[in-house]
Amino acid sequence: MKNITCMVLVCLLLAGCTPEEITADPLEGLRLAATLQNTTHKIGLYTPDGKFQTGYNPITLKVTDLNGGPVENVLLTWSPVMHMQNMSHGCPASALSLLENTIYRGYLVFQMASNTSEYWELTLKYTVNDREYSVTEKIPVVESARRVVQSFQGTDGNRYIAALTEPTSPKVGTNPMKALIYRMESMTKFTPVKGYTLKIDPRMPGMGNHSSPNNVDLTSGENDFYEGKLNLTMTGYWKINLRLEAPDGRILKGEAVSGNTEASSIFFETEF
Ligand SMILES: [Cu+2]
Repeated sequence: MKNITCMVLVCLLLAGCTPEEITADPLEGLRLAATLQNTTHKIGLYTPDGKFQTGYNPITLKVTDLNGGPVENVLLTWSPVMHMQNMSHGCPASALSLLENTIYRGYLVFQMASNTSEYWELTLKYTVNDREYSVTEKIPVVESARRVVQSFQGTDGNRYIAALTEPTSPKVGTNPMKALIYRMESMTKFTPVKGYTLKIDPRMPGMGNHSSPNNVDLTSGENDFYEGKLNLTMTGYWKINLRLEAPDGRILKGEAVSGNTEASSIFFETEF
């Protein structure tokens, strides 16, 4: 037993890192969705299913030189722009954080899909050892199979974007539920807001619009994500009716499901 412990310790010392770092490949389980390339670097963008879609997109980025060699000491920012027929606008975007050496992680929340005449363009600006670079390319954004993002105007006159981020693979029973809520300050500036409540009322429209007990409305925590609990009592199609409540208690958007009101004007969908 002692010998094994010693061997493990020696291995760890030789490798110079902890067991988690040996096993965790940050790109494992991810698929390449796009590569942005200029005359000096390639930046690979990886997502869980190899595409960009409407709603929340967690994205892992890898910076290499043109031969695929590692490039370190990179400082990265990104700006997504959708070019529509008569205007252009951005979307909610996180900061990019360094995961390890050449790997970065962040998220984008696309509120609409590309189509034949309107497209998304992603610009990455970065510095390597104080030298500035940039690359801009079109990226395709497809419509999610289910509604997982809502863009709407609140009764306070502000425009908001709410995006479902969890559960991604729901199960029967209580699921941790998470969402992002951004306020649109301008066509290009989106700010995550805190102190609101995203009230949820999951229903099965195909089964008499029944609900489920013991759901917990989403409230903001320490980071940008709102958290609550979603109870899905059986498999099938669920409409998660939403109401956005301001910190002062006013409902800014959405209706309670009762009487003749079968659904709220804002909702997420899930099916499993
Ligand atoms: Cu658009």
